[in-house]
Amino acid sequence: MSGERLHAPSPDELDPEERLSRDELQALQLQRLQWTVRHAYANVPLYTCKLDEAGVHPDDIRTLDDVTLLPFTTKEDLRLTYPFGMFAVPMDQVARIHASSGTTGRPTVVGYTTTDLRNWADLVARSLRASGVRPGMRVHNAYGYGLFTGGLGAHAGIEALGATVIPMSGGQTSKQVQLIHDFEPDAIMCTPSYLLTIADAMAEAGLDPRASSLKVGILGAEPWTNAMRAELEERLDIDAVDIYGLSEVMGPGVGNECIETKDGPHLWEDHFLPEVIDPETTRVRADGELGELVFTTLTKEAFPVIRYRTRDLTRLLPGSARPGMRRMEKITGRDDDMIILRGVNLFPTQIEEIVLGIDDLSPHFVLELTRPSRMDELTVRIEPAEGADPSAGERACTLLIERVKDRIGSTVAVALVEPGTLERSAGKLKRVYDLR
Ligand code: DLL
Repeated sequence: MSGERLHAPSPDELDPEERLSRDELQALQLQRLQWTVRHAYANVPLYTCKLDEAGVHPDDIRTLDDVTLLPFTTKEDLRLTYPFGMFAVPMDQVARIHASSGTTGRPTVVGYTTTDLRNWADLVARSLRASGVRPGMRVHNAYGYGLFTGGLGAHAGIEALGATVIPMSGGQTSKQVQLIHDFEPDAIMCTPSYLLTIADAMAEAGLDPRASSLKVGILGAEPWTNAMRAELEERLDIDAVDIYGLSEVMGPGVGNECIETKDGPHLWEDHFLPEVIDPETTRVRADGELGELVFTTLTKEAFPVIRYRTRDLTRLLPGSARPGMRRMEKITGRDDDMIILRGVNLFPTQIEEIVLGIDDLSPHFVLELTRPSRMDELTVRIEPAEGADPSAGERACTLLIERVKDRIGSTVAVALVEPGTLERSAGKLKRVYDLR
């Protein structure tokens, strides 16, 4: 069972939209963009106001580039219209609501019509197909069910594909291990950090993670690096593919990597128009340049968004396995997880990449920010690799300090902690603890 690999879909298994040429796709996008702007302007007072203020009318959208005439939407707009103020259809047409907790204040609430739910399920099904999953396979779904879009979003997509869903939800790790062993799923859907927790729990239960039935992990909902991909693929003998999404735009399945290339998620551009902007000036950046990802939805009925600022940092790249649709580079982080340490910008993913390149360190670490005197300090609290002897652990810490200084330019402290003492991820991992 282990060692088997899933394969890419053949052209006749793809959705017709996945086979469109760039020109055909852009013609479809323009038509859908014009519909979305008219729909949002007519039905969401916030957009009527914003467009009027910007002096733009829906009829001004004549080309795809005209999207830049439109005002941006931010999370703050969603907060101001809490809970349902940005819904573009009457409440009796809203079939489902989701919400994301956010770190502060009110949750962000989003809604879906039955058509929105069908499109979402179809896009998750497309994402699963791109990951190598086929009808009839078994998928263990360990994204959390409830208001979070991960669980129910993945669930509907697995069903829409015609695969068998195992609706486990998050948590109860020892039960996850048992069910993976007993039900022999082909695929698992969860956050990358939670898959690491599951792999550790398999080993603790005396099971070889490489011997499980799993062939692919469809992992997302948090930033993770190619180094983490390599670690998970090696530990579990699987392919690990990246699924991207956010509740404000839909949920999981806004984009997904193709198993044959694993070169960053393809964005399902028949439903979403992406842009990358300079987060400071909001000027649009050319494809290939790093910046903040922005989306305009193209088919959403209940909750259309215009130029929604995701705060995710990435760049747009040409399509590879789906030449008509652009990809995005694997996300390095969000502008709100960026740590500015004594003037140097640093992302937790940069530390992850370095940690995973050092043999005697485990992938379990947290970053603690403190201000003992006037200067900020960053401490990496990390567990040594299993079985590493104490002197090897100390040497590995010195190496970590050197590499962080070398590659990022920051001086950090490293504290080795007892194996098994750091809290394990049960979903979205909390990496940074700000104790200032
Ligand atoms: O996390 C939706 C989702 C569920 C995506 C399951 C994939 C799998 P939110 O809770 O609204 O929705 O959080 C969205 O999570 O803006 C990114 O910062 C981050 N994120 C999501 N997917 C990825 C990914 C879901 N593949 C926020 N890589 C987004 C990096 C990701 N970050």
